[in-house]
Amino acid sequence: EDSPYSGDVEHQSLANDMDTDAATVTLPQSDERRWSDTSAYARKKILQSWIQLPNGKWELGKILSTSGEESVLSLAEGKVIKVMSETLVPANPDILDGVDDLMQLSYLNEPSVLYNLNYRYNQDMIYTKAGPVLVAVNPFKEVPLYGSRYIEAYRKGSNDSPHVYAIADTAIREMIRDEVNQSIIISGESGAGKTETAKIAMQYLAALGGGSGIEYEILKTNPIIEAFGNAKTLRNDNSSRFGKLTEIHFSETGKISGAQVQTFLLEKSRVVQCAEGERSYHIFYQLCAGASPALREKLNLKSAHEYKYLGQSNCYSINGVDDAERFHTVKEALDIVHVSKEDQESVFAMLAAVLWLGNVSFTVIDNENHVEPVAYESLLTVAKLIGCNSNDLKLSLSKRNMRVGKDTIVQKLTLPQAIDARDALAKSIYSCLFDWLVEQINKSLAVGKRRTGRSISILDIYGFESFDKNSFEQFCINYANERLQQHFNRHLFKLEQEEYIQDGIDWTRVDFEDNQDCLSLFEKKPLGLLSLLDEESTFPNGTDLTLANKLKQHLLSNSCFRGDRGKLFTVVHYAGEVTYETTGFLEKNRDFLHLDSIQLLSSCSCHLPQAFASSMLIQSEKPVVGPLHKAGGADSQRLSVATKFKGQLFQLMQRLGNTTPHFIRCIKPNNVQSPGLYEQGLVLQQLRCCGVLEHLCKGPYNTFLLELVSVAILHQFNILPEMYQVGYTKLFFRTGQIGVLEDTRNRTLHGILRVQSSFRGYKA
Ligand code: AD9
Ligand code: MG
Repeated sequence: EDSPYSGDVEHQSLANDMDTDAATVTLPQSDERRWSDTSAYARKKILQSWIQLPNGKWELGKILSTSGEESVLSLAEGKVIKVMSETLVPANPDILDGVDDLMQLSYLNEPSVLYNLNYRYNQDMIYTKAGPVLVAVNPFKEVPLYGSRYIEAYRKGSNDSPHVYAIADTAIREMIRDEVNQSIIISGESGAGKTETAKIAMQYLAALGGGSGIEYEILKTNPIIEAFGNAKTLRNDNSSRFGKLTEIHFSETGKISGAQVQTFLLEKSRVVQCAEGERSYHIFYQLCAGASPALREKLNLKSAHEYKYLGQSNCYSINGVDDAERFHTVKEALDIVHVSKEDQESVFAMLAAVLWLGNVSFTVIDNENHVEPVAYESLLTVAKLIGCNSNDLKLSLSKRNMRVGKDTIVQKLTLPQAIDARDALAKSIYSCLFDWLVEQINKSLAVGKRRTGRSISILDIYGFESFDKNSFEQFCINYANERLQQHFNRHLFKLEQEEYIQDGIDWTRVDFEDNQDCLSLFEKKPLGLLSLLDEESTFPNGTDLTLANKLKQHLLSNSCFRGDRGKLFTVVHYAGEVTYETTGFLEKNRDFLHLDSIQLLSSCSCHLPQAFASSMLIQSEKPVVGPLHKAGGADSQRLSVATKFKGQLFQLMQRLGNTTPHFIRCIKPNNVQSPGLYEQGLVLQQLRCCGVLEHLCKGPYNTFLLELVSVAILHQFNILPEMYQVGYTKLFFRTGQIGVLEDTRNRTLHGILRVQSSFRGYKA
């Protein structure tokens, strides 16, 4: 530690009652240590310290003595160890245990932050502020923090501990005060608690803005949308497989006047395929378990085990969840958002049709391996449920009309092609059904005629995912999280900047960590992941392997990209590295639905399939953008899934950009969805990657109230001028300096106490 700032402070008698060694000021210089104060000076004066055990865990120790390079610490259970002093990380005094806001900690370092969150978590205080951000640690059990008593307390301002309610309350107040739309942006990895948090926020908004009755409808949209858009994954029993922005509108009087739900990219592949131990969408199991005998008969409904789409993952139930009961909740909720009984029945018929489609099997009809569906129960039931001629259905699953120039040629399908056509139909029916439901909900919640334009939006998207195998779905989900992360970074940076400017600080010195490199990897044209994916998707001869090769050929120079063997490539995301496998990328990105299938749906006698067909036609007629979309056949005349998603995300960011954001960071304390289990490493990794720690600890100057200190005092305590800047209202310190001051103050107080007690002793 050969800092140029080293100097002797021994002459500072105030700072010198604890040990007699000559203390040296050594300021932390290395970048990674910048925010944790490990200076010898601080180390020597503090009473307790963190020490990292070989297993990576941090343990608290009392510093018994420090001599030269080594320190002796006593740990819990009376263990005494000797360690290199430079490995010690200062711990906060006990009086700061469990502070509400991490910013109140004197020493902002990883173990201290971890400890503070854990301390609170153990007492069911799952919410903690980290400056402007609310951190929520998932309790995985019911905690007594919600309901009308709490809502009332936050409304009246009689409870000021960190809470989602407090965030929602601030949003309402700022909306009214500033006449600016607000947003509550919830992030965190899969299973961290975003969806629950979003519901808790809605609960508060509904309670405060209630009165018209519409708030009740808004709350009831949750069980519906979750039934159709959530599923059990290996990460979360109730994982959202879509993104959702709920915009709640308020009248001038602060009452809710309506709401609008926008959804993003539902994972449709799950309908036809899901991994071992996961489930398809909840609603399928709910329907199979909860339908009345009359409905079962009408839909020719079997139990979940009898459907191939549901059987392939070997998982039918979720611990502690009664699917039949949930089905009734969904039906009641559908009543409340004014979906008629007839429409509800049509919805269930579509679900049954999807399930039966999965059971349609094929038989070879010629010596060129062409196939056609077997006209068994499954095919006939599908035809009946969607209201089409069973022969038409059979044809659409065995032949494809191709337009070549002005001619149409008929191509017979092989088994893999026929299975693709069948699955594509099932996926389209389901995703159209999902969109249709959201549309019905929006009609029911439609903002009243008296528009005021003030709103609070709540964003809850699928969290960052990394599995053993990651496909196109994870690729899109993680890309979305990357976009959101940038929004978060930029906002916090802006806040900081504004504060510096207001205080006359030269903020150009603020450096700012961004994930722009990773976003560029995705978005750059023409050589970015999305462009290259689209390009390969339009090549008739493109395969998953040619895609992987192409990515490796063009992107290796990007530091966020790594090529692996075969179809594998790795992206260095803000939240960690994820290795993707390109298998299925092209097909999922193209998302073909053959015109034959659309025609089939439009010929149906039931109104839902007809509505689906028209919405698909509208979509396929949308203008194709981008220079790389000089598409081939008629089928490809539509936006690729990835490009459409990118557009949606840009729009979303634009919308959010016009709001005052409030951020909530959800943290998952363990990977087994268990209460009371707080895994340090897991929490730390999430805190690190989401930028909360960075923001807390890495800002070049921590703020400190000017009330008590003045530059003269700083001089007195040998704080070098390079270590702080004086603003109009605040002093801004380089990281670590506040801890040094705090210690000095403690020691000073200690000194005074000691003098007092010895004085008393003398008198006695
Ligand atoms: V994903 O990205 O959609 O896969 P989320 O949405 O972040 O994920 P979710 O809100 O679904 O996670 O939370 C997962 C589970 O944690 C819930 O099903 C609850 O069992 C549990 N949880 C989360 N927050 C709370 C809470 N405040 N109180 C009690 C909670 N349980
Ligand atoms: Mg969720």
